[in-house]
Amino acid sequence: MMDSTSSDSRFQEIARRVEAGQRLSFDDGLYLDQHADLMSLGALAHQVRVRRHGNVAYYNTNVHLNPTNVCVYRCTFCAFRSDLKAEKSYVFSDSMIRERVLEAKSQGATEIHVVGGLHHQRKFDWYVDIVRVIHETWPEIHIKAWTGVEINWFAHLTKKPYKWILEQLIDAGLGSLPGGGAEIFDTEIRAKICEHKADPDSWLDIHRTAHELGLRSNATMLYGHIEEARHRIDHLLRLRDLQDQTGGFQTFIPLAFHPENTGMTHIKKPTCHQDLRTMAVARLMLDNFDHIKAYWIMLGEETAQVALGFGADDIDGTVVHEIIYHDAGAKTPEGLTVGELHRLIREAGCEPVERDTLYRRVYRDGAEWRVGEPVLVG
Ligand code: V47
Ligand code: SF4
Repeated sequence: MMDSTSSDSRFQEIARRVEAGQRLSFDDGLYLDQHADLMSLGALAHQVRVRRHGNVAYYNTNVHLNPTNVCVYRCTFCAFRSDLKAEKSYVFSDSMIRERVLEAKSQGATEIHVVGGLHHQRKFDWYVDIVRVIHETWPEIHIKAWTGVEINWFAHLTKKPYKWILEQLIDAGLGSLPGGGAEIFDTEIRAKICEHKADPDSWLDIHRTAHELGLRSNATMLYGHIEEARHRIDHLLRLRDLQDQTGGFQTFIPLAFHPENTGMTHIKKPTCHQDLRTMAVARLMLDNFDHIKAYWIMLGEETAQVALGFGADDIDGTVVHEIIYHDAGAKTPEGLTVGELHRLIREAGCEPVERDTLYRRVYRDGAEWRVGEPVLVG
């Protein structure tokens, strides 16, 4: 951090351009990430957030389903994966999936978030059937399933193009794609943290194809491990470029690295300072993304709450049954009630608005809900 007269004048010049609605460059992003005073940076990001969303903060009512933890890959940051024959390995049966969906229904969830491992022995049909079983059990729930990495794996299994894969999943009931698997796009960093995973161009190509088919998707960035500021800004700009072309991304979610039980336990979890800085920089660089999400389950409720004043306008959801971050040492509860989410949001000076996955307002009477108009974005 620095705040000398010359660096401050650089910040003022960037702030003037943000206020005029002008786009920031790679060098601006690097400056903000490395040198800007945190409070000034946060205030600038908050200004953009207020321009777009006023004092509204969005949340949703959702459950997670991770159908298997068995995975052919060995990402060094992952505590969730299991070898095929390891004691911790598991695979959900159809009846377990139905049970999870019925539980979601009884809790009034509007979304089921489905991601998992790339199982050595399961064929593409197994993954399609998971979507089909969910959809047949309760057609109203929005199915946000399979990251770009999983879609890439399905293309490898079937030797079919992404478009075909996505069409099969849409036909089974898929509603949108989550943002995982993006990690850090820089190839040198990627080679060190997730060597065999879908490369950046494939990940972006999958999201481009999804957008062309009318699916909306999210985008993430895993930060706070071995990457540097230049890798984070490069990552954000690659997302911004694709968003210029398709407009299909809804939300950007910065994901703070959790080191426990991973291959990088020597690295400390990012500090609150870094979390807030990353959030604010993302809000300022991603001028074509409507929403920036402070994912409370991994940031912790306190940081997520403060992040609503540092550029974030969304806090994710009730999140019942999260395991990926809890395996990696997250100390947050495994779910929050709507009342608890409201309290977090109101204490931050915001007005809570429940949205569905596609950012339409949700009108609710207990576990019963209906979806209304799309939320307004300035
Ligand atoms: O790609 C895995 C991350 C992602 C760790 O779209 C870790 O709304 C930190 O897709 N420390 C999957 N991060 C989760 C995901 C997601 C999460 C929240 C919201 C949305 C959305 C999508 O989880 C992976 C990886 O980047 N991850 N292990 C870890 N130890
Ligand atoms: Fe497998 Fe995903 Fe974990 Fe990587 S992050 S090892 S792809 S489950």
